[in-house]
Parts: sequence; C-alpha cells; structure tokens
Amino acid sequence: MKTNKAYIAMTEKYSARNYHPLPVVLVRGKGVWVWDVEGRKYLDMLSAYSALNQGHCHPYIAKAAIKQAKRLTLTSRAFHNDQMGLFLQKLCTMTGYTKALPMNSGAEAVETAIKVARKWGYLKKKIARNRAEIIVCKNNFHGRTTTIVGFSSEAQYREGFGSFTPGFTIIPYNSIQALERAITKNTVGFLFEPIQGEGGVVVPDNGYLSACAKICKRKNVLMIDDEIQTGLGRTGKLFACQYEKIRPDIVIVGKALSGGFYPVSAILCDNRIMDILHPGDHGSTFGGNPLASVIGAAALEVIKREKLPQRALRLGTWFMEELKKIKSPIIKEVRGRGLLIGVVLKKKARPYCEQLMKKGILAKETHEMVVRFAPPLVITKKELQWALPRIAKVLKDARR
Ligand code: IF1
Repeated sequence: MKTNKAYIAMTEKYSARNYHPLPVVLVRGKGVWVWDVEGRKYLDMLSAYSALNQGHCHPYIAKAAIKQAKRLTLTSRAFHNDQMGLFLQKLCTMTGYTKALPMNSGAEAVETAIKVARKWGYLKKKIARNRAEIIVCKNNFHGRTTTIVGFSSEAQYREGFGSFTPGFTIIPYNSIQALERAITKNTVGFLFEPIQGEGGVVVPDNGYLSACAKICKRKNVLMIDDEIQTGLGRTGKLFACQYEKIRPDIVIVGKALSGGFYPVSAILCDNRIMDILHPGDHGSTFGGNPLASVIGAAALEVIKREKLPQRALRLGTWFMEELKKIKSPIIKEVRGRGLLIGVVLKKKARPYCEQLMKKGILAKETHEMVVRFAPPLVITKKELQWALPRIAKVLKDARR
C-alpha cells in the first residue's frame, strides 16, 4: 500500500504546481466523511468549495448516474437527448426562471452570462457596437478564464496572463454609491456574488442587494448573480440573494448543481433575455449532455427532498453561535450565513488548517487570514458537536 507521501511525490512529479494542497491523499468519501490512503478519517468542512452540498457520493445521485452511464452519456447538441429537457424543467421550476442554458464549469457559465448580457445590451438597449460595459466588485471571484481574471482584483490571478478583455469596471463591494456612480449609458450588467466567498466570506450590509436591484432596474442594467458557491442551499436559502427578496435578471449556478459527481453549471433567466440567443451563437460539446442532466436532476431532487437549505439555516445558525463562543486571542470575527462560515484570524490561517487536519478536520484558508467552514449540508448536529471542541482546541492554542 502506498503512503500519503508516495502519492504526493507521484502527483508532484507529473502535475503542474498550480495548487498548494494540504498533505493528505483522499481515497474514499461518504456523506461528510473522507478517508486517506493510510486509513485516517476526516470530517470534510470544505465540500470541494461547496460543490458537495449533498455530501460525498450521495447514493441517490450515484444510482442515477450509474444507470445513465450505461445508457447514453453524450450526444452533443447536434441532436436532442431525452434527459436535458427534464433537467432544465426541474431547474426552472425549482428556481422560478423560465429558461436555463446548461454548461459545464462555473467559469464557463460566468462567461456565458457575460456574452448573453452583452448581446442583450446591443440588441435591446441599443448600446454602441463593442462598447458594452459590465460592473464587477473588488475581491470578486468568478473563475479562472483570461476574461474573468482580467477583472479580478487579485494580482496573483492576473499576473502573467495579460492582455485582458476590455469592458469591465471594478467597484468596491458593499457600496451602493459606487455602483450608482459607475453606471454609464454603455453599462449592460452588474456581476456580483451575494456573499464574497474567496473574498473571505464577506456578507454585505442588509439592504445592499435590494438597493443595487433598484438602481439596476432604474438604469436598465442586468443584475447578474453568481450563486456558484453560495447557491443551492449553502447559505440557508436556495439562493443567497433571497435574504433580500430580490430576483436578479440572470442567476449563475454550478458546483452543487451536480452534487460533486460531474461538472454541471447553467445560467437562469427569463425569455426576454435568453431569447437574444439564436442557433450557433453559443454552445459547448458537453453542455446539457444526458449524463450531466440526469446527475443535475438527481442533485436538485436531493436538495429538495432532504430540505438542505433549511438544514443549512438551522445548523449553520447554531454552529456560528457556538464558534462565536470560542474565546481566543487570535479570532477577530466569525461571519457568514447558513453553512458558509468564515472565522477571521489575526494571523495567517494556513498553520491552523494544518493543525485541524491533524485533528481529523479538513478546512481551507481563504484570503490568507480566514478559516472557511463549509461542510456538506447533510451534516448532523452530532457531527458538528464532534468538530467543535477540536476547532476550539486548535484556535485557542494561539502559541503557533
Ligand atoms: C480555484 C472558492 C476560488 C466560485 C464562484 C465561479 C467559480 C467559483 C463564486 C468558478 C469557483 C473555486 C475554484 C477553485 C477554488 C474555488 C474558489 F471561491 F470557492 F474558494 F478559487 F475562489 N464563481 N470557485 O467560487 O467555478 O470554474 O471553478 O467551476 O479555481 O482554485 P469553476
């Protein structure tokens, strides 16, 4: 049996060094638990950055995936298949939008939203050719394509990858005035995260999103809500934007849309926007394939049947209050919504994540100083109670 170290050496020999993973080699997952190659068991509190809201290898999704994998996996969109319509019907019914365009990765869905917003601007808002502008927020994270990193405020995500796509304006997050001031006659969209995940689990002030919605409506600017990380129950609602009862013009989903089985993403909007696309305007080889569609439909069914948003709200609210009771000189703030929680430290978070790993908890730092806790939404209170004293011990032991 190979050791963790042997697997890591092999991986590092052949792989690009584009990540700095914790030194653990996972081999099996079930629910909230994962095991490494040496048999150690861990509580997964990252959920693959919220792609595993349903937990590892959810049996209902696995069964559906295996059955479809033996039947028909891919047709391309050159032909119809019997599963895509069923999946998109379920997705639209659950989310209250009339149209969905299925893609694969989150970044691809963000790129799709950018293209749809621009084309809508040219056709409906009569913006001058190639002058469309989209407003984004500082500390955003929307993916890793060249266009998307071009409007990132994180130097490392941009360094060495220029030149970038024009037509993006960066404004401070959580500032209504900044949005008002940045809108021009060429603005077609405002692309935002309802909670900034990679930005350090930053929750905007109450009223921020509804004020932005009012400004966008008044100025005929599309509100484009990136719910790839915050969506599908993670923050205690189906979408995080529902904390302010707004209905964005375009919603982008991914990650848990497949329950971690397969890259499945989509944009959601109504006919008045989606109908600007005509055959041949946009597409992808795997987008909407029958296997992805069956997995997506099963993943949505689990969210509904197991009431995952309600679980996240109940357990996340309790868990956050328990985390706030931890007395530690290095904890600056505990923030988040539902089961998307960030513990902001006064020191770099990585060493604490390494200590947590030694106690059987896998968590990941974000924005250097924040330990993100985002377990699968199927977690039980008992499992959270198992984790709490271990988290407290690591965060209290401020000798590090
Ligand atoms: C990495 C974190 C980073 C996302 C939001 C779009 C995408 C993501 C709000 C793109 C993806 C992942 C990507 C992964 C680490 C993780 C991440 F925020 F979740 F922690 F990087 F910021 N919108 N987030 O969170 O979706 O193309 O990856 O399917 O790139 O390191 P994708």
